[in-house]
Amino acid sequence: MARVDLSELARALSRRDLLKGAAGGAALAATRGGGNTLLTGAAGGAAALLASSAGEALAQGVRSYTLTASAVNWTVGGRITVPAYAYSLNGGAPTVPGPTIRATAGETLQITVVNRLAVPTTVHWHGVHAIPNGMDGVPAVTQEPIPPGGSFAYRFPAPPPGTYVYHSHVDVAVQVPRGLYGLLVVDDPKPGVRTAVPWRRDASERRYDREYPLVLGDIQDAVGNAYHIINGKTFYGLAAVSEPANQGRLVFSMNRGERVLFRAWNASAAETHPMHTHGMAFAVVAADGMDLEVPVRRHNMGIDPGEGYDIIAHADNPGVWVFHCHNLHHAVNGMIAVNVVS
Ligand SMILES: [Cu+2]
Repeated sequence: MARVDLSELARALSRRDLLKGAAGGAALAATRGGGNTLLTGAAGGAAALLASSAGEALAQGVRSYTLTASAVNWTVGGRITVPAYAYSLNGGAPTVPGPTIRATAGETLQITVVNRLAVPTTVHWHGVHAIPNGMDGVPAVTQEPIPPGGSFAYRFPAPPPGTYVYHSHVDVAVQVPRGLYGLLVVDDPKPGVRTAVPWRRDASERRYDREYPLVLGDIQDAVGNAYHIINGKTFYGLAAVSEPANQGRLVFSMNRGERVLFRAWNASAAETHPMHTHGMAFAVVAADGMDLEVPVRRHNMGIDPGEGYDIIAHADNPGVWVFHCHNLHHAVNGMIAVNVVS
């Protein structure tokens, strides 16, 4: 007889309720606002990860980027370095995850992907549906793979405001976990418009003061040891909290009273990450880039491979609070972040 895990069942049920709220999200997403984003407050790594629009070219509503894939050695934390694939944007440093690509609704995105890997690759725009078929990035279906040394120009209208993802679509079970993924964020051209929507009685639930990425994954070293990573970094002890490279990636600074948007996505090939906050709850305001009609309050929520959620935490209690995966094998393997409320 099959054993029924009640906690799994409860989680599945609550996720079903949560997704039910996503119906009609597409219409609402068109009015989704950017909130009062304090990007300047994001220190160190967060600035690099979030303010990646610097250097992009914007001409006549076309936002142009060059996204380059290459093989690197990536330091996940402490002295732990792994062979990785990484994206760089407009000639910047290659990172895992790739730098966040930003656009404003109404613009056209033109992203030239340059392949400096030794293997073919493509890029898929995860969650972007209103896209010409030939721009979807699926090898042998919509395009020839981009060969080593080659490039391909993707061009498509920016989707409605929200959180999307870009990732490799070649040899996915290898290329994605190894680092070829990143966030694609579309901002609302009219911040605050959401509060003008008369049926949106819960607009205060969706306001945020500051944002961080929360991109989850696992990556292996040369001998096959897996490291569970948040924004490309793994927790290796208390020293990780003060390491500059972890600020904004594994250590999230926030002022008391702030509402902090985390753009969460799971890049793992096969593992769910139930993320759990200490010292604060959060409201899930969007699933897979689409607004939920009714935000759902949680402090622990499973994120399946390929799933994304926008969650807004309320930093109302000063302290140093861990924010970790509640698959406890992952937590002890480094999947721990820290919310510092001061
Ligand atoms: Cu996990």
